[in-house]
Amino acid sequence: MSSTQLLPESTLDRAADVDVVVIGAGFSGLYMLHKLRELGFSARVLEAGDGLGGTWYWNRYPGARVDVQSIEYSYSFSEEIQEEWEWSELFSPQREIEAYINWVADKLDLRRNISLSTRVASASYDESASTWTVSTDTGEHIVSQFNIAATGCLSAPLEPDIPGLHSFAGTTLYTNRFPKEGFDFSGLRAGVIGTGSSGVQSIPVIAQQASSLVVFQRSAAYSRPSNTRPFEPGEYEGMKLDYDSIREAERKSPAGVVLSGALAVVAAGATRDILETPVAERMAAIDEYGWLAPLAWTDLQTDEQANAAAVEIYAELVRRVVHDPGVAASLVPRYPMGCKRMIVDVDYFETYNQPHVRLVDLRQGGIVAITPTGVETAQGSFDLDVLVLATGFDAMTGALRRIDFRGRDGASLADYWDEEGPVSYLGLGVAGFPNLFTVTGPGSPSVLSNMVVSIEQHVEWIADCLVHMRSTGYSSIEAEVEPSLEWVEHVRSLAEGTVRVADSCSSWYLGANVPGKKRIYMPYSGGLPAYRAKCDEVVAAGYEGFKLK
Ligand code: N01
Repeated sequence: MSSTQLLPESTLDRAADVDVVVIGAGFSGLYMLHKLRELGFSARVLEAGDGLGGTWYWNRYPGARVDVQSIEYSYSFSEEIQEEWEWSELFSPQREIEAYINWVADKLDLRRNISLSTRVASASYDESASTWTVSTDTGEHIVSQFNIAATGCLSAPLEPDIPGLHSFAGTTLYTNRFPKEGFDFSGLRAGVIGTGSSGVQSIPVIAQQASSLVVFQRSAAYSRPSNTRPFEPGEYEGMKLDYDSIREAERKSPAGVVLSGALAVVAAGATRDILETPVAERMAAIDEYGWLAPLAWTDLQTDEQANAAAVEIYAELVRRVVHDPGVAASLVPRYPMGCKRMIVDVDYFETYNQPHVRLVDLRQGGIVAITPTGVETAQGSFDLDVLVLATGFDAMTGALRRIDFRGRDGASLADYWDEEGPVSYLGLGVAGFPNLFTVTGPGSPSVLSNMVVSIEQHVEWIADCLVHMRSTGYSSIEAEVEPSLEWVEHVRSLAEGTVRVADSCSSWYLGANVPGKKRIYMPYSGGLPAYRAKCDEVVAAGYEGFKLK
């Protein structure tokens, strides 16, 4: 645990400055660094932000909190960390997760190998030396044998293509790079564009402060209350005593979640097809499952008619909270449930009962432009003092595409993926880019799972691979083309026939929120145990599908 227990740092390749460059200091980059140092590799982490935490550093908007219980959304690799850290409530707010990450970094003495405020601009592979040269916006060129992109799945912010965006004379804020010092909305006329997780989480908190709030909604969201609360006396201590079995169950569960999350609860309880259930009985599921009632059916994912029937239950739940029937109707999505991850919120629907909060349903007339005074829509103009953009990310591939990765013969990763889609072997490696690993890359369970569980599995797989290479004397490893294409096809086939890829679904999982991005379902939806088994099989078969030199 302490630095004195680390093995002496050794350089694999003497032509390199360090064995490994890790890009990003979020959950994955920090664990990767710890693991590498523990195994005696020299490593340097480069982080664009001026603090640690990745997603949990940038997304500090009001109301930001985790949607998997914190006791599960945390590192499991160290019993000491698990025992010592105290979460204050079920679903922790951003500031507590950021504090946790910083505490872990100090406890493991990680900071000495991390350069903050250092954005990687490009990285190119030298085949003759089997090394990468990483160039940063601070003018450094660092040579390493391995390059590990711990760049996150939701870390490339999208700016909406709205005319006049930069003409607004008031304050423009982005949820995904919210000011560190916070922002006081008191007495201000606020507007929010975007009702994904970030919008849904921030809207109730902004409404508490602002004198008025206008929400501009293009697509309604599926959301349900998180029911977060501080732990009861003794509750947390009891859970900690049970930590081993919780972690064991997490690893065996499809989404890496056992205590929380719609999937876990519903997977345990859903036994009926909604279309086989008499209409009169369907609503009765609300008494049993509450907000999970729309999800408590076995035929939701594969049958659009069943899905539509479940959306009726969802609409009833919204109507039970939102007083104005027109507003309640606007808050019901017109795409299938399960197309996007269900959001967990705190008082989201209740917020629309407040007289100073107005919902503008853009399906009845869209945004025409941002003007110096506010937002002009086909339904009228809205004067604002502050505009919050909660407009999302170029997910899964965006952060990787924005670094100019050049593999063998100078081939560009961005060009490759633009032409072929996000081809990756297991979400761990890309053909043509030897010695580059991606943590939770496209084609892995990542965003469909408890991210920390998936991150730990990838970090440990990569670390084992590097140890194997060191002990066997290999200097490069590269995903092969055919197995990569087969894996992409396998990932695609798993999602086929489900609402995740229905024509009516345009999620960021499909890249549908980014103009010009190839429509391909990016995450692996076969569940963590099957994915882990595949990764283990690949190793057992001598890194089958990878070329070792
Ligand atoms: O982004 P999003 P997000 N005009 O892409 C709208 C994770 N996360 O930051 O759907 C008007 O989901 C867009 O409308 P539409 C989580 O995995 C987790 O909220 O394209 N509107 C949509 O409403 C999540 O899925 C937590 O029609 C425009 C919104 O902006 C992922 O991050 C918290 C527009 C974007 O929603 C992304 O969430 C936060 C335009 N021109 C995030 N352009 C947790 O709970 C876009 N929109 C842990």
